[in-house]
Amino acid sequence: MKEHLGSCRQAIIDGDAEKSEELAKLTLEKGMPVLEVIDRGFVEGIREVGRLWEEGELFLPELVIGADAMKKAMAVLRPALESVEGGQDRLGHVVIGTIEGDIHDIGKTLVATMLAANGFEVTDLGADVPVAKFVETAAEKGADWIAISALLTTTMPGQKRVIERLEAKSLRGDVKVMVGGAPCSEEWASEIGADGYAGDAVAAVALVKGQTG
Ligand code: B12
Repeated sequence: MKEHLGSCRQAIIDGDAEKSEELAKLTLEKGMPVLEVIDRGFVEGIREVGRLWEEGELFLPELVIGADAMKKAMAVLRPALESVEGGQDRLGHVVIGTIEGDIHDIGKTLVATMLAANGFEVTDLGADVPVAKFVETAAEKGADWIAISALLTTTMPGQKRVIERLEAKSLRGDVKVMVGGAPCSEEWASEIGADGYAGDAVAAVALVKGQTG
């Protein structure tokens, strides 16, 4: 297992999409714990790519190639996550997306997948989602939660604008808001008046389960 996790991590660092896809398939074939392989293998790889890029050891095209390898692996593994606890009554409705100006969607999609796997109805608006779109969709669907991802310090203020727009439309009492993404924190969530913050997909599920219904 440890060796497998190391290979998954390395495939992302190498930007080897063929290898990462192959390793994802092997994960399923061997019945390995999918979430652990994602978290301790592939995710560690993409974070290392980010670190190397920040230090100037990798260039943007290599960051893009690493992200592509990550997406290939996730495409193979996602259906296995979705089937974890399918078929139960829906626990609530979550509208999720990455805020406008921000195209990072790997973490957001992982959160959406885990919520769906745990019995929530999920409307995934994708990435680069306008503030108004979050609010309109939540109102239309009667959502219990809006979940907003931001990976850039420059796009985080958009999370605050969603809350302000809910208030302006007198909808703040109808829907809870949770925020997440690497630069976010508990402090940020309370500063902008969000109902919660979670640092990973498992914590996001716990947060929504704890406060819904
Ligand atoms: C992959 C990546 C990319 C890919 C994105 C591909 C894609 N489709 O997503 C590409 C190459 C396109 C990219 C582009 C850019 N990137 Co980039 N990228 C990353 C990288 C390496 C990994 C992000 C990732 O996927 N992590 C893996 C996932 C699983 O983790 P996660 O996103 O954190 O999500 C988890 C939790 O945060 C949480 N979570 C996430 N969302 C939510 C939402 C809710 C509601 C909750 C509760 C929880 C939650 O749960 C998730 C699962 O556990 C990060 C480095 C890093 N350490 O984050 C940089 C990083 C985010 N990028 C960065 C930058 C600067 C950029 C660019 C501006 C570069 C450029 N000059 O063009 C552009 C931005 C383009 C744009 N407008 O958005 C910087 C941001 C710096 C900052 N502080 O603002 C980082 C931190 C790199 C760095 N170290 O400097 N990037």
